[in-house]
Amino acid sequence: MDLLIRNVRLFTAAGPGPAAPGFVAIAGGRIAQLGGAPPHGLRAADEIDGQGGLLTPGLIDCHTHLVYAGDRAREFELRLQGASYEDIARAGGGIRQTVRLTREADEATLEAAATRRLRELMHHGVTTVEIKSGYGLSIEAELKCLRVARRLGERHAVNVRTTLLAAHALPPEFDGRPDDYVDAVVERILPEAVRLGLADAVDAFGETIGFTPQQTRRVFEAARARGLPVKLHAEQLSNQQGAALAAEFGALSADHLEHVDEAGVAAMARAGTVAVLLPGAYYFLRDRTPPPVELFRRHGVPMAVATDCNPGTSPTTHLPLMLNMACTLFRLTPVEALLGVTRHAAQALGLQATLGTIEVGKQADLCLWDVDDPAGLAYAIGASPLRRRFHHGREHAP
Ligand code: DI6
Ligand code: FE
Repeated sequence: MDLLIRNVRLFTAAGPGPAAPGFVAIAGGRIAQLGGAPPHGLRAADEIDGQGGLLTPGLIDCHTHLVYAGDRAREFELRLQGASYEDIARAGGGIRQTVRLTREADEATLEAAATRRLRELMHHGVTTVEIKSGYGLSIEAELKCLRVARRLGERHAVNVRTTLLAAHALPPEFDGRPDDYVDAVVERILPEAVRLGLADAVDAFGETIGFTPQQTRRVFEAARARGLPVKLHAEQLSNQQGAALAAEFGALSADHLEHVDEAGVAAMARAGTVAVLLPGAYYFLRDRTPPPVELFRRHGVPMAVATDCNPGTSPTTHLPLMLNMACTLFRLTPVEALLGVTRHAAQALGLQATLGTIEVGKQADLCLWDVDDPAGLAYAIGASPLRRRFHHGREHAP
């Protein structure tokens, strides 16, 4: 064995059980053995005494918009003075403001800004991150953002999955011609992203200030035609029946879901589509309609939790804080919240075969915490009790 981590409270995320005393042994970057107590004679090149700390799978942030230029602090002030998110978007601010800055920025500038955010995520225990495009909204700028996202995965001790979100907002050059822009997405941007191997999935913003169900359907059909899985920003501000549409295409996930109805939840359950809950955006937009967690439980829809890191509605890189918010604002249990950033987050990225739980054969991405159970992880507001972080079985300073 390369590494033996013993004397820990093990939360495998593989079953409903709580954390229990245990050990994990690693060989070749993978989990080789685990259990209550290391068998007599088990030897490893390196050994760590976990001193009773909680050992979990590495955290997975399955929904971020990490690559963008500038910030939207001024807009935040305007909203505190009473302007709504939709008003600002309709007035040409919002996402378009960030698009202007992101188009002007060169790749090095974008990568430097995204690297700062990525390091913060890793400091809080993240070992896998999903990164969406969506602030370019042209073939050149969308591919630029996806190239930056791919490079982050090559240059840092973290797994990166990229998602094409060209259907995020209507760019100004297509004002009044949304269907022409959707033509550009399905005929030029998506095919080129696939040809260059820059996208692992396709997403869209299904909303009154985003794209209609018909436009989203065209994007999903183009994705399916090229073998890419889909995800959807669904029912964030209103019920557009997006969850049902996502389920119809066997989507990996439908995200936000504050305004989803029971029919949408039932469709997700049948399709195995994960519900990705984004408490940071709910908090930052001062929303009042929490997603129907009880419906997800009743229909057996897996719930994931993510930062939605973006400049407009969730400017945060603090995934453990999202555990606290998911419990406090959405009434998840601490175990549900932790499963939401491990097992169910892996499922929302189609990575459940290799990541998200501590099981023999899985990639050895692990976090050792200065707490001894999931409640301790979701409890402290804004704390980051990460002690040690492992990626592919190798330790990397948090
Ligand atoms: N929903 C959101 O909350 C973000 N994108 C989306 O589709 C907001 C993005 C932004 O305001 O920059
Ligand atoms: Fe988002």
